Amino acid sequence: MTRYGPQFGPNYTFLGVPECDLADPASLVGADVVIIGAPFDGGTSYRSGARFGPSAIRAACYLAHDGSRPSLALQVDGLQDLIVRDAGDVEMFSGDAARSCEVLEQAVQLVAESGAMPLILGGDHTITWPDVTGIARARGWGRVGVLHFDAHADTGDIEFGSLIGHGQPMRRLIESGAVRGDRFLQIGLRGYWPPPDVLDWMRDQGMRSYEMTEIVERGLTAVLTEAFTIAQDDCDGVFLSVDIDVCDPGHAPGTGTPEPGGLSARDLLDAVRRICYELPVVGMDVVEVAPPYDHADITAMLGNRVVLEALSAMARRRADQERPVQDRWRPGRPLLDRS
Ligand SMILES: [Mn+2]
Repeated sequence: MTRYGPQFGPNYTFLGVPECDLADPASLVGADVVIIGAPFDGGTSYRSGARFGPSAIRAACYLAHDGSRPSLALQVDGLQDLIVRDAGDVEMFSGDAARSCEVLEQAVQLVAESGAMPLILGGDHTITWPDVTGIARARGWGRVGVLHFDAHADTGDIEFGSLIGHGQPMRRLIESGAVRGDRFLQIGLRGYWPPPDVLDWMRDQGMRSYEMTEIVERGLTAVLTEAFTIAQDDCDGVFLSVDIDVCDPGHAPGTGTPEPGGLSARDLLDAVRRICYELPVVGMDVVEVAPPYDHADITAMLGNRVVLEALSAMARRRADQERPVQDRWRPGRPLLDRS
């Protein structure tokens, strides 16, 4: 497996963090998080363009690319307090989905076995199949719960004559046993897909899928609390998969299959923060950012902040483990609190 660097365009890392090389195990030693780009959009069913997601997410920020981002809300620096490295992109073969998934799965497994958390930038949602499979090979088959943010269930069986595509990764993961169906939690579904026979299959697997109407009625906070309990039950960690189309197209227009009526950017950032602060996250991906349809970098900026929010919350989680409860971070604390 050779380091490809960014598959498209100039060579830069996520906000200037140091690079590493998956072919050089010494460069992974001590890393807490390794970022991997997966510029694959050969699995899209409608508009392609997510192959440009990794470079866009890495770069979309108005501050210096200096490998440092102190969080106002969390009072930690996710890029400095954790050891974060960027391995560049894994080479994706646009016309060969099976081969692309195979090399990505190997890269993710290698990083997970090194002890670092793989954080994969997509790419279309096809990549969550190799992402979570690689984690499961390293961490235990069926031992990781999944929290999946998306407008779509991505549990199709055969689409366009193929088992591999961005509408099917979650089905492949449950079929293989990499993830238990009853530890698979979906948040933000809406719209007009999948059809009833696919919903029947999902029900039979014991999946729990929170459609937007239920989220609005019960509140996102209550839904997340319930999902956290299920995802962790008899599992050793959770994988967080964020399809940017979980957000309303007004908050994330640059994506391949936009569906009106989604979460706000604020909802998503708060949810990601809570997940990475409260749960043992062992892997994460951010997918379906498609820059050709973006406006004013809105979607790329959100993808960048989803990654930063996750890293900041992980850094805060680690810092707070040493502290007495009353000194730990809590939402609602005034910014300039002097106590
Ligand atoms: Mn998806």
